[in-house]
Amino acid sequence: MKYQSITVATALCAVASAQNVHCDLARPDSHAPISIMASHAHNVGEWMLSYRYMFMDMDGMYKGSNSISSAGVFGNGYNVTPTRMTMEMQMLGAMYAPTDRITLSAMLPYLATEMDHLISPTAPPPLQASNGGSPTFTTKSNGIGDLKLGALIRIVDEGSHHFHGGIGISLPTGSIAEEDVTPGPPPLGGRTSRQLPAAMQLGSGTFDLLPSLTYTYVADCWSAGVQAAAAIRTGRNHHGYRLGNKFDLNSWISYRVNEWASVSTGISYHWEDELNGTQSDITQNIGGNRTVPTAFGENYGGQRIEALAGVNFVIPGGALLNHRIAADIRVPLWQDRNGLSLGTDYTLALGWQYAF
Ligand SMILES: [Cu+2]
Repeated sequence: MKYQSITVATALCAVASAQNVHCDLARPDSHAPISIMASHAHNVGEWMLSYRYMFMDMDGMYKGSNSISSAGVFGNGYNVTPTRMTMEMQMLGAMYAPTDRITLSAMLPYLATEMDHLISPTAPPPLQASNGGSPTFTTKSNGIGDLKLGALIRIVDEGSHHFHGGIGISLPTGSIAEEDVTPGPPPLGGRTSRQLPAAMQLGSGTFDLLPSLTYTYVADCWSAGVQAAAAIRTGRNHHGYRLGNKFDLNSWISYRVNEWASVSTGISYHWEDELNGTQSDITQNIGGNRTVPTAFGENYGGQRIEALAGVNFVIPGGALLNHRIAADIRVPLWQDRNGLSLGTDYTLALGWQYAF
C-alpha cells in the first residue's frame, strides 16, 4: 500500500514536471491551506485581494479534556449551560508589497455567532418562568470584527527556502457591547435584552499585537511550511476584561497534483489563556448558583491539536488567470478546555484570492 502510494505520487510528480511549471509562476501550493494567514509574502508592486468564509461548530460541553453532559454542568453549580455555538466569519483581505522585502496587509472580518442554552431543571423556578416556561433559549450577535493591520518582512528568500517574520496589530473596531434577549428571574425582570458574554462579542475590545514567524520549503512538486503565530492582548477593555493571549503552531505539507491543483494536510496546535478580569454587565449569580459558564473567565481558553485537510486551485489561463480558490477543514484530535466550555467539533474555511 505504501509503495503504491509512492509510485502514484512519483507518477503524478512526473506529470507535473513534464508540464514544466516553474516556481516563479503561480502554483497552487505556493499558498498555504486557506485557514492559515500571513503564510506568503509578495514581490514588489504586487497586490492581492482575498475573501474568506469560515464556519466553526462547537457542539457539547467539555470539562478539561472530557465531554460533560448538561446535567454535569448543572452539578458544578450553574443554572444555565451552553449546548452549542456556531461562528461564521467572512473576511476581506488586501496585501500590497511596497518593496520585495516588505508586504503590508489588512484584514476586516464580519462575524455572526449563535449560542443555544439549556436551563437547569433544578434552577430557581422563577428563572424558567421568566423564559415563558421553556428550558431553552438562543442568543445571536453579528457585525464587523476587529481590523487587523500587518507587515511581513522577508528574512530568507533563497531557492527552496523562504522565511519571513510578521508583526501586526488588531484594532478594537469590533463591538464588545452586543446584547440579546435572555431570561432573568426577579429582580432581573424577565426576558429582556442583556449584555452577551465575551464568547459572543465581535471584538476583543483591546489593542492586540500579532507577531508571527513562517518558514516554507518549496520543492518541485510539493511544498511544506511551519508557522508560529501569537495574539498578545494589551490592557483591559472598557467592560473590565481582557481576552486570553493566543498561540498557534501550524504545520502543513502540500502536494501539487498538476499545474492548477494541490492537496494538503497538516497538524496544528492552538493554545489560549483564560479570560482575565470580570465581565461587567454580566449577571454572575442567581439564587445562590452561578448563572452560566461563559460569565466566568476561568471557563475561557484551553488547548487543542487539530488535523487539517485542504485543497488549493489556481486558474492557469483565460479571463480568470491566477484567481485562486481553496478550502480546508480542521478536526480536533485532542482538546483540553480550561474550566467548563464548549468543545470544537470542526472548522471549515473557504477562500478566494487574486494577486495582480
Ligand atoms: Cu497574498
